[in-house]
Amino acid sequence: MAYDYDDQNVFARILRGEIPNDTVMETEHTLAFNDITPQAPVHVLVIPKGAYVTYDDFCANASEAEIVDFARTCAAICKERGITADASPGFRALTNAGEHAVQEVPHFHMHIIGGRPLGRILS
Ligand code: DGP
Repeated sequence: MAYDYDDQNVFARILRGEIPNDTVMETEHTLAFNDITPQAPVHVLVIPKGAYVTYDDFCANASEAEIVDFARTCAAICKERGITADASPGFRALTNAGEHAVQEVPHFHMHIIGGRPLGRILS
């Protein structure tokens, strides 16, 4: 499957400043903001600024600088929100990719979720 990027998706519009967002953290390559429908006390979406559809698209096509920046931003958010697994009961980092995972927004994003017991994920 080709990674056809729809530049009208909602996160592309957020990156262009066309839609407001509640920014949590911003770096050279990455933006993080609160989810509009939070599922837990902490529910942050982390997105690369580049146009990548899914995690596999990102890993295959982003630069090492983008990938490292993205990974470190995810970890920095956990630390800032006090949900790291060393100093608290921990968190979940989750990405939905494609139809079977019911990916709603076709711009790669990581959900960082925590602040309550999250239960088992696999069903
Ligand atoms: P997913 O199913 O993994 O593609 O989840 C998409 C998430 O994006 C979902 O939790 C709701 C969130 N979302 C959708 N539209 C907006 C928006 O306009 N602003 C923000 N902050 N989040 C949004």
